[in-house]
Amino acid sequence: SRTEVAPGAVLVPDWLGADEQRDLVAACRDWARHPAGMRTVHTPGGGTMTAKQVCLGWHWRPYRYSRTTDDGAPVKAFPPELGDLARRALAAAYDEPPRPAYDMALVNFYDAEARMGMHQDREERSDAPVVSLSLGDTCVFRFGNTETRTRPYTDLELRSGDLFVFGGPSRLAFHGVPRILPGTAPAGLGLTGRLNLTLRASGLDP
Ligand code: MD5
Ligand code: FE
Repeated sequence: SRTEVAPGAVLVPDWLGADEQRDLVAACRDWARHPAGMRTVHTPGGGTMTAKQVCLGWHWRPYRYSRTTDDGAPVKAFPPELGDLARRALAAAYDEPPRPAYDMALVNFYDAEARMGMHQDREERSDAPVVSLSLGDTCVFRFGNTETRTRPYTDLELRSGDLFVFGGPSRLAFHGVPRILPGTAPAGLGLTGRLNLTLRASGLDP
């Protein structure tokens, strides 16, 4: 079942099966290895993000994309399987799915204390929907409006296996993760904490 939470924002609970979740967690572990692995993101304003991140395809340097990590290592390739997954996700979310060229993924890891403040994703040069996949612990996801980082917003819980697609007018909505609910990951997944994969079209030249 799918729910249109706002125009263009479609939630498909429990979209990933248990096997597919396990495979993605294993792949994330592999992508997290150095060089170009999981890192702590420092913002230009002197802030430190509490969610750790791995980039595939394009490296997110707040607030622009590059092909190398902060250490100068080449960013890991965007695997074609994730392109296929993005296409399947859009088909599950929309009656007339767009077919943009997805070329990058951001993988965020949240431990029990990690959070993400309200922000917009504006670095991509494409209006293609952002495909979000959640694994492990449940989180409280705050889905806001396009004007301000404050109310009105809707808090919803995202669980392991949930798909959320942000397209159309929801592509530029403010959003954040105010809370992780520790110990809520499915037994058997072997994950403590939460992983979120976002699949994106950078709109940048290869
Ligand atoms: C997460 N990640 O759960 C979220 C999922 C990020 C980030 O916010 O920037 O890495 S992506 C949620 C998202 C993306 C684009 C638009 C909107 C939400 N939205 O309009 O609400 O780690
Ligand atoms: Fe975001």
